[in-house]
Amino acid sequence: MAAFPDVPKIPFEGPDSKNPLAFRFYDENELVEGKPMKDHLRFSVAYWHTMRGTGADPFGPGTMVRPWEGAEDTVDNAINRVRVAFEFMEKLGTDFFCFHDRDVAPEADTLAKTNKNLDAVVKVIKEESDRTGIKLLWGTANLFSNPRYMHGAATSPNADAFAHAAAQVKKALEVTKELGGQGYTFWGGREGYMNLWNTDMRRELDHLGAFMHMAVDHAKQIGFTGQFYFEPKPKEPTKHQYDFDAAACINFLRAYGLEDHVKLNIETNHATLAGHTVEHELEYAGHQGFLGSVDANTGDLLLGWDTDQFPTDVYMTTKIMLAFLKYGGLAPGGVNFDAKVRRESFEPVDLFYAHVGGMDTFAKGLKIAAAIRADGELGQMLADRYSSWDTGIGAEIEAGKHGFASLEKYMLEKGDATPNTSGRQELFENVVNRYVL
Ligand code: XLS
Ligand code: NI
Ligand code: NI
Repeated sequence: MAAFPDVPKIPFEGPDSKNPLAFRFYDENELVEGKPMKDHLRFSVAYWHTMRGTGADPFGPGTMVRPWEGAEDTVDNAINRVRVAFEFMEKLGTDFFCFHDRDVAPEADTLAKTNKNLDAVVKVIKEESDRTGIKLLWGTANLFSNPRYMHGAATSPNADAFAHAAAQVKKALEVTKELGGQGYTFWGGREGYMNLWNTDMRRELDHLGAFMHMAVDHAKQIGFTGQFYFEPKPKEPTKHQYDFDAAACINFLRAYGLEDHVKLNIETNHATLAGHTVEHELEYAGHQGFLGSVDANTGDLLLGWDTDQFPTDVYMTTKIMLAFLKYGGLAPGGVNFDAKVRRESFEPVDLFYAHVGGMDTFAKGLKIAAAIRADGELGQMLADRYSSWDTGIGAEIEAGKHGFASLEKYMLEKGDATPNTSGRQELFENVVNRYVL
């Protein structure tokens, strides 16, 4: 029985459509810069929010009405949920999904039984994936919900917690490989601390480095060739997280010799929690060679936590797609909607409205980004701002021909610096608006 009997396959109807279950901009086969939109965007549904989100918050229980959910967290229920997930994704027209091990199958009282549950559900995921062609973008392990991870997983002071996490990631990697997963993500969860008095930071970071190397080694052993990602987030649930932002993650990866194996999965709401913008994080990761994938969502400027809302801001998606076009595209990463409908949006159809809106906003952002690049005007304005580096003394400095003494000589002869040219921020912003508005 269909879980969404009233929802058809979402069609593309063009910009004038008022049908809330149609795309206005996302035409999956339309070519942008010579490539179909769907290959630029590689949309992915996050199983944890879309299939497991209940709407519970610290002040009250879940609100979501999900007629397909059984009363108990059984394997049968989990298998049925997989079928619902694939019906949802087929109707939506996304090519990918992401999950944590514990999103898809219930955890039992021993690791052996839990693995058995996981195998039973993964078998059905594989069937559905083969039937529909919808693939796993990346897998991951939930190393933060179970109480054993209250102090962290790879950075726990309890060596048994580390060992359990290792066993869990081993299995998650194997499952990801079995499903043809294109990547594997480490999000720190509780890898951080609340108070430095009871924390040996050096030891914890060494353990995290060793843990990631074990994952890389195991991937090699089993022939998993997908891309590893590290996902920055500055806080929540811990006060200080070791994966604070792109710069901190890249430093960690280089310090522990992981830079050839792991790229970053940048999430908008995590960027803003770190006091950055998503474009800052993407540009930082991009020019350092660590741009991998995005967790697409948005925060609320008036709320200080990870609200994981669906993105509807075209300026933001334009900036994200500009970064990806600049650095050679998303693949093997994608646009994973790590986003949840609001607690008050409790009906199943809201899941469609949310994703359709997010996908359309990204499609429009992609088209605007491509138009900005095709015209080249903004690029030229940016290049002009740095033109003093293209000839004369600037070009010589960049070529490594100078030191302090020769620059002192140059300036003593010249007397003073040539006046600056205007930054023209307002003009830049107005030019961007010509494409957006
Ligand atoms: C939580 C993270 C998480 C990761 C996957 O804030 O965004 O959902 O993406 O573990
Ligand atoms: Ni995320
Ligand atoms: Ni998040």
